[in-house]
Amino acid sequence: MTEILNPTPTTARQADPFPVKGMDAVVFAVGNAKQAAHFYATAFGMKLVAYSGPENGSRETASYVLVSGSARFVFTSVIKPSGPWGRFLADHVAEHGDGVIDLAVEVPDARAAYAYAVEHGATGIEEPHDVKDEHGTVVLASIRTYGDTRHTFVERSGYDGPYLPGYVAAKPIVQGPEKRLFQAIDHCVGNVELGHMDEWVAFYNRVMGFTNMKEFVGDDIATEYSALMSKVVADGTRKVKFPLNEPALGKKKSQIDEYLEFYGGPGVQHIALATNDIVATVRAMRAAGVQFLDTPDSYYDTLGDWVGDTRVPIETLRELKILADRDEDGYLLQIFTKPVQDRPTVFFEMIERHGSMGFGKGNFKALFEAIEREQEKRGNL
Ligand code: TYF
Ligand code: FE
Repeated sequence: MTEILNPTPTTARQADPFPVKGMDAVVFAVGNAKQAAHFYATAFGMKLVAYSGPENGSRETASYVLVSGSARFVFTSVIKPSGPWGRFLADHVAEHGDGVIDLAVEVPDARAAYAYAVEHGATGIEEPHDVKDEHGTVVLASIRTYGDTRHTFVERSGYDGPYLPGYVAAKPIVQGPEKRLFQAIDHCVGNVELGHMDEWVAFYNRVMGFTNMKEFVGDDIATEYSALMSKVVADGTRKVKFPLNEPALGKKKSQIDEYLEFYGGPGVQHIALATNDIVATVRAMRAAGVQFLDTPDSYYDTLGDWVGDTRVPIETLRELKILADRDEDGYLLQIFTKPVQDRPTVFFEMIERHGSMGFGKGNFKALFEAIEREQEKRGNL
């Protein structure tokens, strides 16, 4: 289903206006980074690799860096605000609860990325600057995106340390799973306010040279059952994919409105994590206490009629409540967690792709009904 609209994806022959290497990290500001790190280690099978805190000279904040394959998450808490960064973190957690402050993108040239973005209308937050320690030099620069979220451009070719200068290597919190539960960040979704999705799509088109992918949720689907509209932008290589949602006016309160109300504005809604064994991943995460959205049996009663053969038998999908979708390029298996904090805001998706480059359009009805059942339980429908 998903191919690239216009312009076509960048090939080696064409010059990419905004070359990126991939996602660098998803950075979260949380109330208690020490406990968040523990949760992502024990429930998501991630490995603690780096730390920055009072023991190594960071008096204001504590940060834990966890990885699973190429996916990297950073959890930061303020210990005692004493400057603008500490106050930013404290305010962010007070306003938004635990949430994503930075979708950091690795680029070959952070100065060039920042210059391109600002020339095309981005608001700069941090001008390009070198940070260095005994492991080498990283160039960082940041721009604003929706809400209080930013994109940091990270140029790390001159550095061989555990994360960024100032961080020290850390030992794993627990012995990890035999096999990692996911190996990459597949996409990062933003929720924006009603009527603003197209502006943010245009922002990524202009500022980062990202192009639109074919899959979107338009008016037709929105009014019928989704209560949201959605479009997807991606870099020229399709390694970095950013879907953008806005609420749609419907009979019921949109799940996007619920997010915006409880997050206190636009922000990152979900992070999709790529796995090559979703069955083992979901079993391990369920055993560790991660809660997933429920899917009614009726979904599985008809799934076989249209999805065709998948690697996983339908009865196993039914047991674990995994969703499946197929398009002309192949199929995908996916599942969504419930929100991972008390506010009904940020959640995760686990996705196993077999050819399909889509986002599970065939599941939107079942998925959005499952989300609405949760909204109803919370009294927000
Ligand atoms: O990223 C996506 O587009 C899919 C579908 O609230 C989706 O994962 C869209 C909105 C939403 C949950 C999932
Ligand atoms: Fe998704």
